[in-house]
Amino acid sequence: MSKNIFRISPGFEDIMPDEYKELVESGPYGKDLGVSDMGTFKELLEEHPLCAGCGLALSLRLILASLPNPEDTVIVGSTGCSALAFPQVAVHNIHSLFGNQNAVASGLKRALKLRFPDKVKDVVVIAGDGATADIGLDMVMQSWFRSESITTIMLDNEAYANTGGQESGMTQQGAVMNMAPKGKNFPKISLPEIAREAGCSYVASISPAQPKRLEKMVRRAILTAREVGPSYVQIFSPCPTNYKFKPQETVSRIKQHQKEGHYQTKEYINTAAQEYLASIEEGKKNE
Ligand SMILES: Cc1ncc(C[n+]2csc(CCOP(=O)(O)OP(=O)(O)O)c2C)c(N)n1
Ligand code: SF4
Repeated sequence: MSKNIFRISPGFEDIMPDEYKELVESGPYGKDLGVSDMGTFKELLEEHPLCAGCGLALSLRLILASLPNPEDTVIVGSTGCSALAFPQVAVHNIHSLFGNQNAVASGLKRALKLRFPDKVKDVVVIAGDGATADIGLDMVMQSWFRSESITTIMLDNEAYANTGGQESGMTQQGAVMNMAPKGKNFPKISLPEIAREAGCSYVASISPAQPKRLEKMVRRAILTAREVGPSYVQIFSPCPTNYKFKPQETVSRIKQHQKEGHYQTKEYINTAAQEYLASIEEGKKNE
């Protein structure tokens, strides 16, 4: 795969912005760097306007460091807090209308397959829980039913955070929020189970408190979508602003939820994906 597009054209070295020069020289493109190398390379998201301690920001950094093929990846986002960070992400990305992300990603993936039949082009949806499990659920499910070759990643902060803290389908039962002062009446949606039933070949639920596992799951999901079928990863990314906890408590809050069983790490891989991933992971071990 050519990395030429990330070289600076001869003669332009002096006038390119410093950030761009640094990305070309020290970015992760084509170097097979991952989460355990963070701190040694220029990351694909370094500055962003999200709140201090935002779980989404942490998850996004880790997802971007986990992409198997960042130079040939397109991320499709949706309206919500994460959309505020995408203008500062150094990977091709598209902002779609709230809830439309999986429809846009499906069309894009099909177009890329036609336009670049000999190249691997990964299309990865990254959107909030409102966009994925509520308003966009129809299009999310239809993309899974049709077996579109895309990965869907939900940044699950258990709220509509960007519009001031309404409950979402992913909010835990009983949770009190700015705009749900009496507490939520209904249980959290089991989207990993729905994803499996709807035809996803790979499904995982994880948090940024387990960065190495998150990396493995994101990579597996993207590799599965390339060759086997659609994949889904749900990442618990709490929101200190709407849930009113201190920014420095994000990771301890995640661990507490996991300990109490409110959020479980899960992985489901169908037989075809298991065989495919085993062949790749075995090959890597023998390198
Ligand atoms: C078509 C449309 N409907 C509603 C909105 C209003 N809106 C903007 S962000 C948002 C909430 C997003 O929630 P979620 O997907 O959970 O992401 P978060 O902000 O929590 O990260 C809503 C309802 C919109 N921008 N466009
Ligand atoms: S409101 Fe919550 S989810 Fe949105 S940027 Fe702030 S901390 Fe993150």
